[in-house]
Amino acid sequence: MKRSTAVLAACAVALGSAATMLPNAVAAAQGCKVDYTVTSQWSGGFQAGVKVTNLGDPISGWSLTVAFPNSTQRVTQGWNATWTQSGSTATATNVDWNRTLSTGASTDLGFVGSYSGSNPTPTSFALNGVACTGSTTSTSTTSSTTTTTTTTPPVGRNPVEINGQLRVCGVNLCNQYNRPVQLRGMSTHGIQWFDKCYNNNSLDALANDWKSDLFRIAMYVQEQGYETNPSAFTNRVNSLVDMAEARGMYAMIDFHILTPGDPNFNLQRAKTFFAAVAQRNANKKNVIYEIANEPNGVSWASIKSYAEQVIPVIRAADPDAVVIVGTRAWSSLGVSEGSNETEVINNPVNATNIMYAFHFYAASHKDNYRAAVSRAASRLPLFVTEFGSVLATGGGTFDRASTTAWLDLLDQLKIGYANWTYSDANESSAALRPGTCNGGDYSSSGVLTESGALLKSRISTPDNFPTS
Ligand code: IDC
Repeated sequence: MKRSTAVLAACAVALGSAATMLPNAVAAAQGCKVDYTVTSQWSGGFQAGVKVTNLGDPISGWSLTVAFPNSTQRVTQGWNATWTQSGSTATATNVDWNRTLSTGASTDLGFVGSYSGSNPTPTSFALNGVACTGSTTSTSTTSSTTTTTTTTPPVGRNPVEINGQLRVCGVNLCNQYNRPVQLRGMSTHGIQWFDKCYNNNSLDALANDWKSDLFRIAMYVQEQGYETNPSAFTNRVNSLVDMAEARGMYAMIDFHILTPGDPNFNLQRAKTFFAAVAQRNANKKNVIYEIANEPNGVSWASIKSYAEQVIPVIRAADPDAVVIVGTRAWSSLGVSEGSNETEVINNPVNATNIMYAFHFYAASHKDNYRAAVSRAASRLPLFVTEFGSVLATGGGTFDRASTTAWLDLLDQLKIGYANWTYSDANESSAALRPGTCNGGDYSSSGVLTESGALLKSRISTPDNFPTS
């Protein structure tokens, strides 16, 4: 996150309609700019980001044409717009949440393309038929003499101040400016076992040194968790929410069901717990609810039924918070039990402002899981609420190459993530060396495991949170 740097967006200056002009004398000022970035390229394929900025008058409803040098360049998958292609021209049409582009507003689109032979760089872009030359034109002979300067939006100092209340927009998580954001952070271990790891020093290190956007609070239900003392666990979760809030981090409240894998086993407990935490935290902007960590051995239909009973309990108390639903087979979108994302796409949870969880363990889950995420990302709002850099057991080989491939993919797709675990557990998934939580030092590099060092280096890079 850009915690202390006040990076101010350049003031956009656009032609506005002047009160002195004759009625109907001026047609809409039009103009656009496209920032095109190839984010990765491989033999026969590439991925590109297309940032479209409207330099003209506000528009509601738009399409962007992308002219390729020839028709061997194909958009095979796109996001944040509906993508089609005819001959050498691809067209991106707005989706609902980015239909309106005010003057100076931008929207980030992207696509995966294939090509054979020549360089795939597009030759031109046009927004609603007007070439994106980076300047403004008016179709009228009478031009306005009035300039309007848009005010610079306030830039906060931490993730919650900058982004405010989040909401789901299309397949993305959007901030208060309705722009997609990626949250990167860490998950606790089971708070029933590693409670001492979560204190002012460790949370300061996570916010200030790691520059973490997100703190996931893993509250196991079984295994000496919530079921043994509901009020104590509820209180502890609430205090951890406050500690995250005080440091400008989002807090993800994880109802950590695992064994048994049918979330309906804990349906009544979930209703009681979420009614309490949603009521208590309703006025906060930093809370995200994750209602079922890892359903397993249970059908998607059963998970959906659970979600459709728990979500209304949360909404009754906290109507605007984002809710994340676990998916079949340890939140693998079904893949680990031989299914795939289509079961969710074809039968989504009947609720709005929700996302679906995807989990992976990098040493166990590789290309076929990455392929599922790549396919699903343009159809479903996804959040990687838990992942490990190791085997699915939480231990074994630390897999730097697979973890890096995963994080590169999540960065490209702007999918948020939380790493298992910010703890000193004696297992290779833990970010802190055993014994760290017995002391007060969470900041020096000596406290980090191999996994912790990699994750800290990834999470602490500057965030790219749009502020207009
Ligand atoms: C693991 C912990 C381990 C603990 C075990 C059982 O790392 O110390 O003994 O749970 O509770 C998950 C789960 C997560 C697992 C983790 C690693 O969400 O609870 O934690 N994992 O096995 N899904 C896939 C892997």
